[in-house]
Amino acid sequence: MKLSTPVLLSTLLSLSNALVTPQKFLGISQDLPETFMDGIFGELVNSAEVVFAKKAMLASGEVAAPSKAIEFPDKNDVSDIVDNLVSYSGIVSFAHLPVEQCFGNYDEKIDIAIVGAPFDSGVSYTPGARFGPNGVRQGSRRLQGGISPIRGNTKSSKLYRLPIYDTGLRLVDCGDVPMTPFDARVALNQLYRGHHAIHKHNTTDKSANFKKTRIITLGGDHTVSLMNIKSAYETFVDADDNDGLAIIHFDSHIDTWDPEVLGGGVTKYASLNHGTFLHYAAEAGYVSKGHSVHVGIRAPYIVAEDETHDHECGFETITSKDVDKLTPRGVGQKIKEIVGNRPVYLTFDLDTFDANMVNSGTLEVGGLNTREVLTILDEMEGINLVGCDIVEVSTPPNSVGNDITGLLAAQVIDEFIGLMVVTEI
Ligand SMILES: *[C@@H]1O[C@H](CO)[C@@H](O)[C@H](O)[C@H]1NC(C)=O
Ligand SMILES: [Mn+2]
Repeated sequence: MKLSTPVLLSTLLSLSNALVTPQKFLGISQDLPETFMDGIFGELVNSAEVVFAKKAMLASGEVAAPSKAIEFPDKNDVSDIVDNLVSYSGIVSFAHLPVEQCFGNYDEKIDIAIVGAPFDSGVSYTPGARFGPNGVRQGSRRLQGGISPIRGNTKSSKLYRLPIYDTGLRLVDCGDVPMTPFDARVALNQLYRGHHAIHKHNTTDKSANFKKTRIITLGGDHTVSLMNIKSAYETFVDADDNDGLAIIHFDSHIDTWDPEVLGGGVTKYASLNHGTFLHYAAEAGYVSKGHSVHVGIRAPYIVAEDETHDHECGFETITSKDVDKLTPRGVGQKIKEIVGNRPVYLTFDLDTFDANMVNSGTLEVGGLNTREVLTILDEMEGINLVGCDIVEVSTPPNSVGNDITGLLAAQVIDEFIGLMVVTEI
């Protein structure tokens, strides 16, 4: 039952103006029927006047009393339990998105696909990112639609008040590509074929600018991005376009290390790892030189030549302290200028965040905070984003800090989804 607020307020107003007690004023006794809530809580939550006024409204027939305290649905009615509405329950998919078998089943139209890359055989320091996809999904359980009051940096932005999960685009969670822990070469090839399979899917009519499914990958150490970028390049860069993807690389490390400097001195096999994958991406032609940028850099170069080599790989650099100088919105605008109209791949290493916030493969202090990252990403509204990933999400079992790590990673993905849907509406 509902009480009519204006009626109740005007009743209260006349009561408070009266110099007589309410029951005397109204000429009715205390012996009136009770509303359900007042029967339980009474003056705990309401003043005596309010309780009395509600009783008077019931007595006068202005509002109807419920016949019973609660009416249960028919025992055959399951309408309220078929949909999983409780954020902490249900089989865990990213943001409660529908789960789909995306490898095969190519007739299904998908606009944006989430897929996990559970792999950490390429990490130089702390392992645990093979549990990252699970960690991100756990951290995403409170993402259930709704309207964020802080999405979009200005009221005139298209992201402002955009219900990103409810725009008509079809978003699904494809689960994980199973990646063997025993041979990194096989594992990475499995991931590549998984991406290739997802990229075979066509989109719905709602994806105005994209004929093929765009993928958001949950990593995984940073080596996985090489496969993500390879498949995105093959899918979204025209054959007659002699340039690569504009790579936006959020990280505290450059990750363009010459394999001679990082790992390759051990064996040839060891030369592809989470600190060299961008060197290989550049070598393969996936990186658009002059349109690619690192954001958040602060970890030391190993040798002095690293900086020149990094530039040769095609990257400009925005360091973590540049964020102080440029402001987060200024950083977002600078990134937009650098990538221009190129198709963009965005790869986000969780160690972009300050060391005190997350568990990741190679933590660094002096990093970005969560609000700075959200503002930078929102400012990039309008970029031609063909794929993205979050990597180095280290959430192994029995580890302190997994919840906040997964939560932060999930919120970054939520931003990616915003950037992906905003160009299609
Ligand atoms: C995807 O779209 C293209 C172009 O319309 C069409 O030729 C192809 O058969 C479609 N693929 C699937 C799996 O539906
Ligand atoms: Mn990295």
